[in-house]
Amino acid sequence: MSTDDIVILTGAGISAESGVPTFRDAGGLWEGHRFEDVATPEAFARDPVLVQRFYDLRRAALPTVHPNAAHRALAELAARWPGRLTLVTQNVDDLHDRAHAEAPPGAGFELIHMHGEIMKARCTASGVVMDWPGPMAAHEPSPHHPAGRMRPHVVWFGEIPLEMDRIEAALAACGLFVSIGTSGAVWPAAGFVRAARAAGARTVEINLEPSMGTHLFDESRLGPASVEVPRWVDELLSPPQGARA
Ligand code: BV8
Repeated sequence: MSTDDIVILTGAGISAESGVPTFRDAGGLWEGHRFEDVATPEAFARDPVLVQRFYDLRRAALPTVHPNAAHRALAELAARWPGRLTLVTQNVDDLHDRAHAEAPPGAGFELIHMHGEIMKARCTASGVVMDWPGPMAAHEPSPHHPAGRMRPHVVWFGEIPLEMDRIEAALAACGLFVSIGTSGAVWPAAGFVRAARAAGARTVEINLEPSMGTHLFDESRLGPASVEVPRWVDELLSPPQGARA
């Protein structure tokens, strides 16, 4: 374990102030739908028109929203942190990507979209992933395989999250685990704090309200991400009091 290695987990709460609705705020309804009706493989098989329209709406809204001070603070940390910094996001929006494009990260940084990315599509036959900023038909032919069709490159409920090996390796080696803007309702992300504690890491939660796993954190900072995350990053990057300049 190196205290220089940090793992940060973000959830919908970090994008809330950018105008991206969270999963929980609407009482667990997304654009008026239960997740079982729009974010499972069964839903896609049952009603591909509904599912594709659900993603088309969210994809079309993304260019109208922008990274907020919390995304930008994490980008600044990624650019200046001397150790390894692994940013695992549950979010399928591209706000972290855009913030880091504005502030090129250091060599020890990696961004992992464990639930996929809404601006990308995947061929169901070949698994090829490609950028897909526009709408997608219910039965969108795949340019990569005659028997394939395109689906949103997101991880639905009941599907295995992406890059779990890399995430588990980072958690096992980190000295600091910080969870930002997540309710702790969705697994396996909700269990990452336990893995970090088992590795001996210090654990910090930054959220508007205590999450479902708040008792598992050494420290809890409650407030909006756009205020609390820049404050936390400033503290982390400032030399300890009394340190030589
Ligand atoms: C899996 C992509 C096996 C799609 C998403 C019973 C018990 C335990 C687990 C399960 C169970 N039944 C089923 C499961 C498994 C299931 C699950 O967890 N279900 C839940 C509903 C109980 N999980 C799965 O199916 C996962 N796969 O388990 O496979 C496996 C596991 C490991 C290894 C091998 C095999 C797959 C889950 C992925 C689902 N896909 N997204 C899409 O987006 O369309 S998840 C989706 O919901 C989002 O991506 C997001 O991750 C999640 C919502 O969670 P949050 O991000 O936390 O958002 P939420 O709204 O809940 O909370 C927001 C928080 O922010 C709040 O706390 C709020 O207070 C705070 N906040 C608000 N504003 C602010 C703020 N904080 C700071 N500042 C603010 N301004």
